[in-house]
Amino acid sequence: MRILVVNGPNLNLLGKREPDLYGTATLEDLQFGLVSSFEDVTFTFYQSNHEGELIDALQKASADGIVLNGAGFTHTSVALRDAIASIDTPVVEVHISNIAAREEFRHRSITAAVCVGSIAGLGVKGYHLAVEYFLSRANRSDSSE
Ligand code: CA2
Repeated sequence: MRILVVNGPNLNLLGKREPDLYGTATLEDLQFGLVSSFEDVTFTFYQSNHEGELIDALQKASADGIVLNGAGFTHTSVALRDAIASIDTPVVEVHISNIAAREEFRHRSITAAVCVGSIAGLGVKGYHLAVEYFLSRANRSDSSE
């Protein structure tokens, strides 16, 4: 199974600022944790602070599933939503913090409706749960999930 993990703007600062909100694990820690936990998964990691580059990464993806933390673009980007909707690869949206419990402008995700599902508020564990979802989806023998 091939999984692309895409992280949006400012997530390169993970673990270096605002630990109360986003924890102490760096982006490299997060990536290492995934690789160590899922030996049968081939991961590709991508982070960008630029909307168009994130869209390019989604369009070029060669993966069975995409885990996407669009960060601030989650709440603003029609273009990112259109990109998710236009690709065949299923996307699970992940947020480290509980966006429903934060400022009003974070309550709405423009992108969530075109993803297969979303996970928020569970820290970096959310990325692991998204990968587990893709693994269970690949192994399921019926279409009841
Ligand atoms: O909770 C999440 O994962 C967010 O996607 C993070 C975004 C925020 O705009 C979303 O509303 C929720 C912000 C990412 C900024 O990441 C930083 C990490 C460490 C230090 C500073 C920023």
